[in-house]
Amino acid sequence: MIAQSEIIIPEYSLDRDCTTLSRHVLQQLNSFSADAQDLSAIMSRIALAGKLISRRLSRAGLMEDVLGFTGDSNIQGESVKKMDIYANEVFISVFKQSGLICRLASEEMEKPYYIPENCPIGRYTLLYDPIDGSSNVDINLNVGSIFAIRQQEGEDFDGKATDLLQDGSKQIAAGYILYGPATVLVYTIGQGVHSFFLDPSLGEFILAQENIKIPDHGSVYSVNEGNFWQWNDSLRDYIRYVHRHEGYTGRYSGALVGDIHRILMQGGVFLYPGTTDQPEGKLRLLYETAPIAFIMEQAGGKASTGTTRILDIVPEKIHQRTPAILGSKKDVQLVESFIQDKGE
Ligand code: AHM
Ligand code: MG
Repeated sequence: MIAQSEIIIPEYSLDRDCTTLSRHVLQQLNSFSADAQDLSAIMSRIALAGKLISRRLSRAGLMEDVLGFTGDSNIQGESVKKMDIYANEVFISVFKQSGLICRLASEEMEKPYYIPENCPIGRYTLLYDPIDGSSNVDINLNVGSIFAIRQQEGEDFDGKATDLLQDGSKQIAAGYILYGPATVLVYTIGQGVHSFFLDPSLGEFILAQENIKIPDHGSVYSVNEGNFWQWNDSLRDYIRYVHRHEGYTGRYSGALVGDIHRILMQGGVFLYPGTTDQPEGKLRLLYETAPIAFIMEQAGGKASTGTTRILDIVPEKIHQRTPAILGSKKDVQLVESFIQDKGE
């Protein structure tokens, strides 16, 4: 018989293969307190939503009634896709009867959705974009989900959720799920940025990389140059600068999560500036740019409107938009220097 002390566990095996998301959250918090258990359980439910959405996306071309538009518009006046609605409801359903999340606020809902049975004990709010980059859905390209968790402050008797109108430092966790060739979940609880790959054979997100650090500079600039003539001069000057200098390359997929993931891993800058039609840009603060800003800063990068740190912005309304310049420190600073030189 082999004595236990003689069993040699290969180095690659357990930690690499078996660190699941919920275990990782508990390890990060180094505690089994009620708060730590709650956060770990919330992350597991978000992961479940990610698995359900990933499964549906992978079969979308084979099923009836999954792709295409519903014919309705959301609160921002954008045409809604069937996958937007499905994914929005998935996040709601995974939190029903969980006792964890009292309110969910998303891009697809004018007002937050309350789960009354959770509210007496569920002190948290989930802010999310269920399908980010939905124009990519029908052509089988990458899309994502973005999320942030905030603690509910006060009682919210009038159902207006005004406590959500606070800066990004109130996020206790944030992350995104990228539905690409593989499904990847990236999250932070303010102690670094970590990524997990979905292993379809296990149905689990397994730790891939801890403490991801974004390079200080990267070659990629990621922006919709179709808006060139709608930007102000400073942005146009920045783009002319990268066109005229060696070492830059453009990459833009039309889905923030995919473009941001590339930049997080390899460096560079993502821009969605204001335009003449939309001076605040397109992206929404509470469930798009603030969560990504939290990730970027935790990874050693920067997130700015061009003049203001995104995490410092206090929104006036839940669906507020903000210009976004996100990525490597030096690249974001370069864009800021163009904007600030012109005083714009
Ligand atoms: P959505 O959440 O409604 O899909 O909109 C957000 C998306 C981002 O993923 C992406 O960066 C941007 O809109 C693309 O917009 P545009 O087509 O104007 O470049
Ligand atoms: Mg979006």
